[in-house]
Amino acid sequence: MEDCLFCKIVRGEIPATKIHEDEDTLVFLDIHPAAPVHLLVVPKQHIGSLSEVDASHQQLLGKMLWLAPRLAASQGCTDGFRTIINTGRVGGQEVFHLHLHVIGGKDRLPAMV
Ligand code: DGP
Repeated sequence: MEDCLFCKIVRGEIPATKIHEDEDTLVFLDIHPAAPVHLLVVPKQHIGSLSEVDASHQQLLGKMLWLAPRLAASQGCTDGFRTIINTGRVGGQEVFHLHLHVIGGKDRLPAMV
């Protein structure tokens, strides 16, 4: 997707602080961190949101979740962290390229709705 912000980061056209990269995913720091540790796990292929996944994406989705505790631990979050996928306008999604937030680094994150 030519105009997609996260596609541009994946292609290296916009800078980001990369934490991990493999053939399927790129992980980088959120530009507006909600906590001391705030990573975004992004599939390299463009998928607009979690509402757009199909059966062919099952392995990719599993990988994104599998990565989360490993990435969190690599950032010092050994005592817990939060994962969030905002989906669609109602879900608070602002960037319409699927991404998994991995948030932690505080003694205790605030409760959510
Ligand atoms: P969401 O609301 O789930 O779509 O979250 C989008 C996140 O993307 C938000 O926490 C801020 C982050 N973000 C937006 N623009 C950029 C950018 O240019 N670079 C980086 N690293 N993060 C961005």
